[in-house]
Amino acid sequence: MNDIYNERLNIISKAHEQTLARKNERILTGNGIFERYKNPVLTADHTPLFWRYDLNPETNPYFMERFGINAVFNAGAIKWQDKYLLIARVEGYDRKSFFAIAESPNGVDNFRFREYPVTLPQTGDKETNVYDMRLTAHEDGWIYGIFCAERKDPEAPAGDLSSAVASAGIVRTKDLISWERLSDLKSKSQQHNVVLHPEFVNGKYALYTRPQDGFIDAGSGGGIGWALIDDMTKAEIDKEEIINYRHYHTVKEVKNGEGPHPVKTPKGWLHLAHGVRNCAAGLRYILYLYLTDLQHPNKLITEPAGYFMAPMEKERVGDVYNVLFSNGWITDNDCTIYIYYASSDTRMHVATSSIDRLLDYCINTAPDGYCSAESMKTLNKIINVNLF
Ligand code: M1P
Repeated sequence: MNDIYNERLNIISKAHEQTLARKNERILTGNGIFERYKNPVLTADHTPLFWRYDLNPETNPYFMERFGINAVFNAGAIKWQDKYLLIARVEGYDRKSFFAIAESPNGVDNFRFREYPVTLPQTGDKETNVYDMRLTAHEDGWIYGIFCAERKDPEAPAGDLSSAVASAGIVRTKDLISWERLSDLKSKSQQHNVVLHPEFVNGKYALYTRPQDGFIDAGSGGGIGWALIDDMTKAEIDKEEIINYRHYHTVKEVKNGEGPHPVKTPKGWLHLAHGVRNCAAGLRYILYLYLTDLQHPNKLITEPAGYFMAPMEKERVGDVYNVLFSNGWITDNDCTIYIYYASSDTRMHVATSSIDRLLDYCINTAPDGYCSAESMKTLNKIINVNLF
């Protein structure tokens, strides 16, 4: 063994173990709706050294990375056998993403990746990239994972190496170890952010969708859609209705998309979604909540104005600036909600709240009045009540 190999191995192993074992701290100075935590819960640095390095000094004398990990973000989440599991989008230096499961004993720190990433079974039409899996433990007994499967646009003119086509890939599992690949969702339009509702609705599977004109452009897509499906092994959208619209001059005027599947509460289905607006600095992704009817999860009950959570401080910095994105949350037996969110397409964080607090927020925050005068009315009402 040579010196540089040993020196680097020692330093890097120690730093890695410190990152994994670091205790997290709840920050109590927030807005009362939820609490952020001091440290991210998963980053590229959390990935095992035996993924990134050849650990043989003979073949890797400089202890050099052989497989670089660029980012770990947009993780689906589930509580499984008393552990908090994240199925993260892990992106290599080569820009390809794959899925890998990390487990924590308490949901806020000590997340450790399993030895191997998830080997996703392929369909006949192999995708170029996969990302953003939403997990749903459905009442039919399977755990489904729906993710974005991206392929090069076959219609793209010669020389256009960016145009892509997005569809929803589907897998299912009973143990989160072996995965069965089902056919991709058939839909007239491209789809991003497709999520399976956890219960049957009128005897059918229900999907939250995000129809879009192009790979990036939601265009005439209108917002978050809803479709009922007979059979998940041959999932095909026949009819799709928009249940959560985009609006001019709101935090979701450019795009929106369902986050993880909604949580069932006594007052309705509680939804977490992302909204996108444009500004001189580019697109800004925030998270928002809305509540739908228990019997009819496609019927809106209420939606607070504006964002629930927006990027702040270091969260703004990363590969894609000014982005918060969430496709995973876990509700515990004591009704604590662990909200897992990614910042700037780079790393994963957690925030905690409870069903009661989030319902209070949804029900007691005024909806968007769609103009400044209406916002002023809302604010004056609060001031009047407080001052008189
Ligand atoms: O870069 C921000 C996000 O952009 C896409 O989301 P959407 O289709 O809703 O705009 C996805 O590529 C997502 O992974 C990414 O975080």
